[in-house]
Amino acid sequence: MFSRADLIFLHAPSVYDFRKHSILYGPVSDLVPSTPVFEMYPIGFTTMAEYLERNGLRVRILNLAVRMLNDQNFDPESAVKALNPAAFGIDLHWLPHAHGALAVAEMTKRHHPNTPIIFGGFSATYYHEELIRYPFVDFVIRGDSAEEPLRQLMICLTGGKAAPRLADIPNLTWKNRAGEVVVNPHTYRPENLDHVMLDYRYVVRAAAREMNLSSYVPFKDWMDYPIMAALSCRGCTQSCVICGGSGSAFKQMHGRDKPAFRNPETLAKDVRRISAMSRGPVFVLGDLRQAGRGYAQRFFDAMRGFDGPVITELFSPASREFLQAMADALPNFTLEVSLESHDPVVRHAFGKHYGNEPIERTLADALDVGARRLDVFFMSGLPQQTAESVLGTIDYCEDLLRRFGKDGRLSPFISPLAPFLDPGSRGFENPEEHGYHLFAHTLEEHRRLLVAPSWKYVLNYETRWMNRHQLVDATYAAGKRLNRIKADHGLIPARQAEATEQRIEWAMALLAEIDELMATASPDVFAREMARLRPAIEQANMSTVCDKRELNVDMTGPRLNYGTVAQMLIKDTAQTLGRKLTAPLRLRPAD
Ligand code: B12
Ligand code: SF4
Repeated sequence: MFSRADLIFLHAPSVYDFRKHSILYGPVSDLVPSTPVFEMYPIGFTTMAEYLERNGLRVRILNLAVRMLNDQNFDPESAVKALNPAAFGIDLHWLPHAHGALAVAEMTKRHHPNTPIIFGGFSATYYHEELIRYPFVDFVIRGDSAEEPLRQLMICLTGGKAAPRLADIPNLTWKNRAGEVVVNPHTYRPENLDHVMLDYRYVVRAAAREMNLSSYVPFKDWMDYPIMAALSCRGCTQSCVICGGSGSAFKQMHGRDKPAFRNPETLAKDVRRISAMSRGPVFVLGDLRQAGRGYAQRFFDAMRGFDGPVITELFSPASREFLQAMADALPNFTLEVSLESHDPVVRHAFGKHYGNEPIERTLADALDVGARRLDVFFMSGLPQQTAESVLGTIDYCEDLLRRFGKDGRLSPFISPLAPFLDPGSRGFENPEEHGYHLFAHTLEEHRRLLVAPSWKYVLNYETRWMNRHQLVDATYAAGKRLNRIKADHGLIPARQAEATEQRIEWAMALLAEIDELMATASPDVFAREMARLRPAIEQANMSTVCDKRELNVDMTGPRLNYGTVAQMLIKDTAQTLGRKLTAPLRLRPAD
């Protein structure tokens, strides 16, 4: 038996009843660890949970999406019905959860009509006024830093001492007794990222406490490939046209003029702590040069002597001197660079203003100073980009491989901008100016798009240069050619390349069949035929234009370091007991 939780975070799948729907999701998640169900919960769940527990509340996470994926018999409704917290927290961080998150909220409210439901995340922030009007949503916490406003709200909801009035909680959107929407000022905006713990200790502790890791697992295959993230900042110095996490989107949604950085020495501690637990790579998110060269150097100095696998990213060309400093500090580093297109005109329209020569020099230098791997990313669905241009990008990939790829460390990838152009991005806010045409604007419109029969119709945009049909065709054609080129260069085994090619062809055939049905079949026939196609669609839904394992950094031996985890738990429990004896913080007795 464990004590009642004050707050339970629920993470929904992208489409709630994905196990019943026949939807060809397409290559929407090929380059992230998740499946198209987008089962990964926001890192923010762990920072909020840790912050609340540090302040005496008890918090649990239930990743419904991963449980539904991993176990066909898992019934999310019974699982939620059996819970009894003081409040539920649901993320609507990524807009592709618009269907699942709302459906889970509606179902949860049905079983727990008197338990408040709190929403948060980037999309919840963007759509807060629409979201709060759903009868099953009670509160929305806006902004990129919800830890403290959520603590205040939870004190209010649990009747703790010195509880603030709802009207005084920063960043809160809520309904008063008369049912009117109240939007409190967005005043909580911490200037740095040092008030949160970003080392996942909460997850280890909570999973051990409940003797249940399955609800905390971030994505389906995490146990095989336990990659974890360390965060250098909230926000971004760049303003890429398609990005809802860009500087301009942060300004509009969160009122931020510049990113909030994590102290570089603390960031280094995060990396070391994470790798003490897991042998998987640590992805240090955010270009380390964003806060200036001094910041990056302090981080490197604090990392010296560390030899675990680390992934870093660059937003623009870097000097050889910088790359050398990175290699000296992180001898086992993999570098990720997104060039978006081979064509500087497209790249410029995307919001990145550099030519090919400086970035190629950077690639050469990165390999020269010893990067273990160099992943180079491209995208389809961009301003100024035609179908020919997408294929031109693949020619360029071949050229890069010919010039820099002899020893197999350089790997190019291409994926579509999908399923959505991010709300808050410059492209979404001013579509005409950037050549986008939007099929959906509101949250409700996006919710409906998500259950369209194929990703071609889920897309919330097309561009002046490619309509949705051309975009989908160009993406598959590019994926197919790149797959062959990679096989020719020995980057992927022939058999894996064949399997990927087959999946692409299969997906293209299914897509054509769905198009044909949409054009000709009556609703009854359409439903019957889509049910018939379901097994084939399910098969085609896992990695499409590439096999996501291509992104994995090589690992050997056990994935998790159980000895360190056990030691950490013992130390943590002793500390918690000590804290309880000296300063009891709990707001409510456990039951
Ligand atoms: C790191 C990152 C990732 C990581 C995931 C890390 C993770 N598990 O959170 C990876 C690379 C896997 C990823 C994947 C995707 N990402 Co991403 N990602 C980011 C990035 C670069 C940083 C986010 C971050 O670190 N935040 C900091 C952490 C600590 O806080 P947080 O998780 O945001 O949580 C805080 C708040 O958001 C809020 N909050 C969040 N949830 C909730 C819930 C409740 C109840 C409350 C109260 C508050 C709350 O409070 C939290 C604590 O303060 C942003 C861009 C940026 N510059 O911000 C894009 C971004 C968030 N991603 C985005 C997108 C679109 C995606 C994908 C859908 C892309 C795709 N098609 O594959 C997938 C979805 C994956 C999934 N769910 O399975 C968009 C979202 C736009 C939108 N509104 O939909 C962003 C803004 C930009 C972008 N295009 O990359 N992403
Ligand atoms: S896509 Fe551009 S704006 Fe968005 S997080 Fe990456 S660098 Fe920043």
